[in-house]
Amino acid sequence: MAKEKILITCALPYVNNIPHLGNIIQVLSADVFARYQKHTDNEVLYVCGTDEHGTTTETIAMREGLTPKEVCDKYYKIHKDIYEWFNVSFSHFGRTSTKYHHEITQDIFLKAYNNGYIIEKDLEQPFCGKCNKYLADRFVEGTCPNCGSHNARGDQCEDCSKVLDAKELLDPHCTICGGKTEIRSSKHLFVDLPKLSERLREWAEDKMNWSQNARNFTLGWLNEGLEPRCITRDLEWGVKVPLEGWEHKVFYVWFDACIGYISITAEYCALNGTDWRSWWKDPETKLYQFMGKDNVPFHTILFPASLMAADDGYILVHQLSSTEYLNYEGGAFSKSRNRGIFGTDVLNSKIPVDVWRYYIYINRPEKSDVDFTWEDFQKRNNEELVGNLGNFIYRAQTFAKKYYSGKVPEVEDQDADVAFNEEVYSTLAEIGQNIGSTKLKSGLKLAMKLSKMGNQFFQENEPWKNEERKANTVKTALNLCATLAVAIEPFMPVTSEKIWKGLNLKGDVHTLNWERARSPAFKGGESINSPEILFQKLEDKFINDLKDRYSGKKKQEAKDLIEYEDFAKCKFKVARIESAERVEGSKKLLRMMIDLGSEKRQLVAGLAEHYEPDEMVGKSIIVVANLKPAKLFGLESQGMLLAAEKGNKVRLLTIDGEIEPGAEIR
Ligand code: B3M
Ligand code: ZN
Repeated sequence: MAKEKILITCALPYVNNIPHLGNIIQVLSADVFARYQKHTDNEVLYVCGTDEHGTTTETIAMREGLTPKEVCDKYYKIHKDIYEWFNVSFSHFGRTSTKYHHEITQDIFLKAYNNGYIIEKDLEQPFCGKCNKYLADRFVEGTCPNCGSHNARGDQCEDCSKVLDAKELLDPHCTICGGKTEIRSSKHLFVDLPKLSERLREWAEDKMNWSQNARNFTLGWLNEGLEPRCITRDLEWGVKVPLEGWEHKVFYVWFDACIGYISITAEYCALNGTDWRSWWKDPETKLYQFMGKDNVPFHTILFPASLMAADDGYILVHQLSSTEYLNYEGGAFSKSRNRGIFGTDVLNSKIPVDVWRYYIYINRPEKSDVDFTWEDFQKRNNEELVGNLGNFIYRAQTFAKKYYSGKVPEVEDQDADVAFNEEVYSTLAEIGQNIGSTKLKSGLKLAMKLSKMGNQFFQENEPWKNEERKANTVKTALNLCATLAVAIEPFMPVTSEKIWKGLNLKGDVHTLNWERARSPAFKGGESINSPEILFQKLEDKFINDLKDRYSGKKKQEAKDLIEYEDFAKCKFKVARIESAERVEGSKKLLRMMIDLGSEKRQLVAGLAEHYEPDEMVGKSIIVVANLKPAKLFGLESQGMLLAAEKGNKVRLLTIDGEIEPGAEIR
């Protein structure tokens, strides 16, 4: 088979946060694909790195009191450590702040500009006068025009989930300094997408191999008609626009981020003395890109459009594999609420990496959103990894040890299990085809089916009592163990190697040719090692503790605590009720006049169903005296009284003994 050049990328993670499981899916998806390619004759390059520019980096830098560069250095390392822990087989994990990145981004821009695909227009953005800064939508907070929540972000209201535009927020303010924000307009550069839309359509239309969601979204946008897309921002951190009069602007992060794939390849090639153009400018290279569905438009419209506009021989994406979302226990992941599992938590979980990898792949949200639940995690580990895979391998090795003193039995009838073996090897081929066409979940399911076939094979052949079949059964099973080591390698490389070494097999299981693995590893007579337990059961208590730890509840409780200064702002005072009457037309409200010592005030409260007006007169109660007046039923209430409430019972807080109205409560 001809050797192909396979270039693999996964969405470059934003540098400024700690990735959660949902983000890590992308890196791992591309990893299975890349690992599989290493079992073929293809030439493979898997590049990824941190996406370091953008408003968010600058904003976080201000918030953490660091420079943007320091923020990037700090988080780059966090990301790198996480992916290393996950055994991700990047050829290179770079970053977008390198000189290669700046040069290549500027070069692509200038070519597109000279080819007439860049236009100038006005853009409106939130601006904080105090910080003297344009803000990304999500760094503006205010009141949601939809539900009235005071915590709405400029991009979305977390309370009612409505997607917002920062322009729509009421009382918008800056989340960095708390100052008021305004909408300002300034001149920006745009890629002329309408001018490229026919070329884009021609190119995208026959991409039947893209994931369905990517195809649907892309054709949908093309049909709706494209608008020019802004590619500059008023920031300091980023790739400078290399045009006279535009030196104070940088490129919009999504314009340069995708070019990161090219520049990271360039850095890798420079380190290895090769030429990055042999990947990016060779029409024979097949580019495979992995990402979440929200990243699709940038990869099927903006990035290809930029490369088309540059007209400089760049290849475009061949296969695009995009996933739906992973949710956490029925909701979204949220770092601020400490809800969900983040890369750093996984590293501290004491759960082996391959269990995480397995769970992520077997639940990869390929067709619809998927929920991570601890219950499912535990179940899959205990039933599938321990009960199915681990069990089969352990039994096969145990039988060899027990009946054949740790050797692969020699058999008389070499062809006894031909039919079974054929099924095994054709399944292995099918697993390869699935991974090769980015159907990763199906590939893993088939691998688990192989292991299940092994367990059934034991049940049917009963080597513990069927003397006649014993030798063939154990030998065939051990050969299946070797096949399984190969089949699961892209998904669970650590386990694969453990199995391989446990079988005392030669060669590198990580690069073993998939085609050549379609024949028995053992002839008979070889020594293997003692069985080892591959997976451990996850007990209820352990899982419940983790579930509790990452539920966000603890953080919520801590968040509910207030500072003494907050408490001290409330002025509680003793007041004597001088008169009380029902509010006409309301079943619930009572109107009272109270004596606060230095002044008299009117209070309106929902007590009519709990007290007769006469009972109230003369009571010494406690009121919050410095609350802004509020109108109830058209009547002004100049303070709030305190009462206890449970179910439909309400009782007033009163003073025990004599004390003058106006006395402060501390
Ligand atoms: N950093 C968005 C994300 O992490 C963005 C991807 C860039 S891919 C070039 O979801
Ligand atoms: Zn500000």
